[in-house]
This record gives sequence, structure tokens and C-alpha cells, in this order.
Amino acid sequence: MSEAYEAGLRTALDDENFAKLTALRNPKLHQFIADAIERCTPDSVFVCTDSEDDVAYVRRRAVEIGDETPLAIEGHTIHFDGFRDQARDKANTKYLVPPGVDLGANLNSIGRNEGLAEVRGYLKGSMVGREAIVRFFCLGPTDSAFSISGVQVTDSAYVAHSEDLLYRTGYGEFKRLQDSGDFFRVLHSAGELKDSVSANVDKRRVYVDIEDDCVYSVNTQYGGNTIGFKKLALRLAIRKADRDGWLAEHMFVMGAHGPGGRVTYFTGAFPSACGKTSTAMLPGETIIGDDIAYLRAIDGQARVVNVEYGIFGIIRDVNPEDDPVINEILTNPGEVIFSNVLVKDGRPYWLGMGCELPGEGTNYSGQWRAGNTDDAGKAISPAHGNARYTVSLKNLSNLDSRVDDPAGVPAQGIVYGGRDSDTWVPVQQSLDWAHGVITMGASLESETTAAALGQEGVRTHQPMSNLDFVSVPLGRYVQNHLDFGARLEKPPLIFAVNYFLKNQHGEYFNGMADKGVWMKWMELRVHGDVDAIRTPTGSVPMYADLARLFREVLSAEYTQEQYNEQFVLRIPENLAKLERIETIYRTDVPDTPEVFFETLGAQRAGLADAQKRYGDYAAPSQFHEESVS
Ligand code: OXD
Ligand code: MN
Repeated sequence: MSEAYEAGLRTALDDENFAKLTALRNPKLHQFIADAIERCTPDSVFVCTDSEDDVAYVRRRAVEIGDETPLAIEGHTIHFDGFRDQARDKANTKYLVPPGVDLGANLNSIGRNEGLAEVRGYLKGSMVGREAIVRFFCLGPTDSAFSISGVQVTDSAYVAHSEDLLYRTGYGEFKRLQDSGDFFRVLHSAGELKDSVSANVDKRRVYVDIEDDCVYSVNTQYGGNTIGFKKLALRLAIRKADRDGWLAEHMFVMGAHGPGGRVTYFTGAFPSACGKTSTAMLPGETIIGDDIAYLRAIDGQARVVNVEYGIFGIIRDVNPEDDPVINEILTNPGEVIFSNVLVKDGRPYWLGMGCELPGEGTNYSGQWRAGNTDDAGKAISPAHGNARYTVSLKNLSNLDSRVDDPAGVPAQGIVYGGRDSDTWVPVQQSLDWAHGVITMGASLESETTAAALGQEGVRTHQPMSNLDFVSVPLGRYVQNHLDFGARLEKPPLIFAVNYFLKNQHGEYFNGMADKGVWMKWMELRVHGDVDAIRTPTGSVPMYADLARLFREVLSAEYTQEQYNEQFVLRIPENLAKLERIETIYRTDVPDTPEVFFETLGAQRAGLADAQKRYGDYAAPSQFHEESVS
């Protein structure tokens, strides 16, 4: 080891931890940790290897230092984030860009030197009096073409413990790396704490150094801003994927079970809090992952892996009926970290759990009573709308057997879905790969939710549900998807779903369980087992197939009237959407590929033609006569 780093490391590492670090013969790693120590000046550093003892130490520390408190059920703990630290901070998450680099108007960036000076300033001395924890993880299955190694230094035992549930261990991977500098680094400090929560959230920053594969996060605890290998590393992975010709996506991966025992693998991109986890957890299907996927073209086939190994899930509306598997885990002994729920007598309570919540307890505001209000006079909800649970996949009864396959699983279908009250039909298939990428993925819109700070219910553009994390110019990101398809012999089919369509009284057309039917229909389409009706926006199911699937999957009747109401092509709404999307790309995305506008143009022409023939609202049966594919 170079003497320059050794002296720095020796200031905070005892012999045992120093030995664990030097067993990894990696100068860039040593430099990163020495720099973190010099900047943040922790009292001590714990280097966590993959050993059970080390992992248990982190879990214990989280309770000892008050980052987590045990709950009544064995293995369950609660962590609270500060009152104003309850979601991803989009405004203060920025890319550090060197002079001359422009990521485009839709990506939040700051000059690299200015940003580094600011965030490093906030990190200075931030760990005084505390222990820093060093954790190593592997993104994707270990020792595979997909694997990326990552190291995080954090002073939050909650963050380090969460990562333990969420990722595959990576100390062994770092041994394999030897002296290679090809890994992600994340430095996090919760900053000054008051009552165990970050005190200076006005100085909360998440800065992504795209030049250096490094992320800095400070003055925050909320997992989406701090858990290094979730959305922080996703932003780095998107750059790496852009360089190396693959895709890093905000997607679940799941196996849909079809006739004769076949398993068909789907990935799906939905903005946060729009049904992504609950789709991946559909009863009767098997889960590989619920949030982040890497896709590679291998021998002409799209292969996909789950980057993670656990779920940092939104707990709101998890109940025994709609989410039996998760509910089972959350109500039985085993390792679960709850965050920002209401706690009363050692029990966690959350919104939509299917029972009445107590009128008082401890929550993200401290001691809470029904009727308590915030500074603006707004009632404080008993549990936060973005309250979470963190669990490892290994405890799930519906885990797919191929979750660790180093070659990934074949991606046969891709699903895009947002929170859309009035435009898209519940499910449709794109006309081809480019049509799906452009009109479904890149044109996805969604109404905002509690997963990011800011007003809820506002319609926003959410290309591939990944805009919050895209770290290359958007037009190039779209082009990368088009190119990816071109490398495949048979690209996955692309579908768009909409679980949030409402009637004229503002009520949802569909129940939560209906998505199970859409999934079965998509599975059948992948194998050409059912026909569809080709409309200008995509191919939609035939009524008879859905009626049969509703009976088979949900033992429910699905009437022709329901079908007509749900699958009517809403032409004015679709035209307005095209207009919005075209304006965004023409105004803000200078590098948009020309085929993008051509495809929108063709869709517009198809819609205008249908409008002339059938009026504003065209029933699927009207298209049925035209063409069945
Ligand atoms: C998440 C998010 O936590 O997208 O997965 O916010
Ligand atoms: Mn997510």
C-alpha cells in the first residue's frame, strides 16, 4: 500500500480493520477510503467483510446508536427519517459536469468544481465523534458478465444495514477485482444529527460525479437519497451502460407463469408508487426483482438480471388481501426494517393496511396524536405516504428459482406503466420495438406521488420511468434503447399498461387485482396464443380472451360493457398527449432521433383518421373489422 494512504488510514482504522482493507490490493479503493477519512474525520472505521460476524455487527450497531429501534416482533426494527427528509430530493440531486458538457435541460446539473467544493464542504468533519462503516456489494449476480462492484462509506448504520438486506455481498468480488479501478464509490454522511435525524436538510445534497463513478450524499438519511447502490449507483450505471452498449433500467424482473408450466420473463418500468412492486409480486407469479435491472444483448437475446437482492418497498396499501406474500413477511419474525410508519406499543401501523390506525404513537414527526398539524396548519398523517419496509428477497415464498443465474433470464416482454387517469387503455401491445420504445417508454407520463418531494397528482413526463436517474442526454438514452433492439434477433414485445384509468366520476375503472389478468394476457401474446385488435396506439385484447382470463385468474365476471368503457380509444386525449410529448422533445431534447418524430407523426395520422371515421371515442370493435393481428 502506498505510504500516502497508509498514514491517513491508520488515523482511524485499528489493526483488524486495517488488515481487512489491505487484504484488498486495490490502490483506488484505499485512496477513496483515505480521502473519506481525511474529509469526514470519523473517530473510527469499521470495514465490513462478507462474514456473518461483520454483518451482525452492523445490524447491532444500528440499534446501539439509535438509528433503529427494535419492535415487538423479533427481527423487526423501526427507523425514522426527519420530518422534511421523507423522499428523494430531486431539486438537490445533481450531476457534476465538467466544462463543455451539457446533459440537456431535463437533467439537473452543476459545474463539477463548484459542486465538488460545495458538497465536500458539507462533508468536512461530518463524522466527528462517529464510526464510519465501509461496505462492499456486488450489483447483479456475482462473478457474471453483469456484475459491477461498489463500495460505500457511510456514518449511518441504518443505511449500511439496509444495504445488507438489499444487495449481494461484494468483499469477495473486490478480491477478484484485484487492482482494477472499475467500481462505483459512494460517500454518505447523515451530517449533524438532532434527535437521531439529519438536522441540516436545507444543506441536503446528492451529487453524482459522472466523470469519476462516485456519488456524494450529505445531510440526509432517507433511503432513496442515501442507499448507495439503489438510485445513486443507477445513475452511474446508466453512464456505464451508455459507454458499453447495454441498458440500466428502473425495472422489475418477474416470471409470468403460462400454460403447461412455462415461465415467461418480463421486465417492467413504472414510476415510484405506481404499482411496480405489486406487479412483480403478483399472486401465482415469481419475482426476480422489483426495482432495478440490467439488460444485455447476449448472442442476439435480451438477458436481464436484478441488480439488487431485496425490496425497499412502499408500505402504503400493503394488506393481506392485495399483497399476501409481503404482508406475511411484515407480520412474522424475520429481518425487516420499517421506516416512517406509526409505532404504538412496539407495533408498526401504516396507511391502507386494512385496519384502523391508533390515534397516537411515535411517527416521523415525533410523538404524534390525531389532529396534530405541521407549520402550515396541515394535518400530519399518522404514517407517511412514502413510509417503507426493507426486506431481503431470500425470505420470499414467491422467489423465482433463476434469481441468481449469472447469465440472467431472457427478457421476453417489457411493460411500461404510469399513473394516468384519462388517456391510455388498461393494456396494449406496441406495434413493434421502435414503436414501443418511442410511444410507450419514451412517452410515458405519470401523475406525481409521495416518493419524491413536491406536490402530488401533477402530470409529468417520465420517460422509461427513469428520468429521475437518467445521466446521459435524454435523446441519446432513447437512441440507446432503439440500438439495443437492433442487436436482438427477436426483441422482447413491448406493452403499456394503465392501472389508474378513471371514469367520469373520478373512480378507478379497475381493481388492484386486475393487473394479474393483464399480465396473463401479455404472457399469452408473447407466445402468439391469443389474437389482438390493432388500433392506432397499439394492439388491444379481444373481449372474449379477457372474459376468460378474468374467470380463470380472479374468478370474476368481466362484462362486455366494462370492456367497452375501459378499452375505448380516447382519441382527443391521445392526441393531446402526443402534442405534449412532441413539444417536450422538440423544445428540451435537441438530440432526439428523427425516427422519434416520424413515429409520433404516424400515430397522430392514425388517430386523426380514426377520429374522422368513428368520432372522438372509438370502440375496439370498430378496429376489429379493420385488422386482427
Ligand atoms: C424507490 C423509488 O424507492 O423509485 O424505488 O423511489
Ligand atoms: Mn424505484
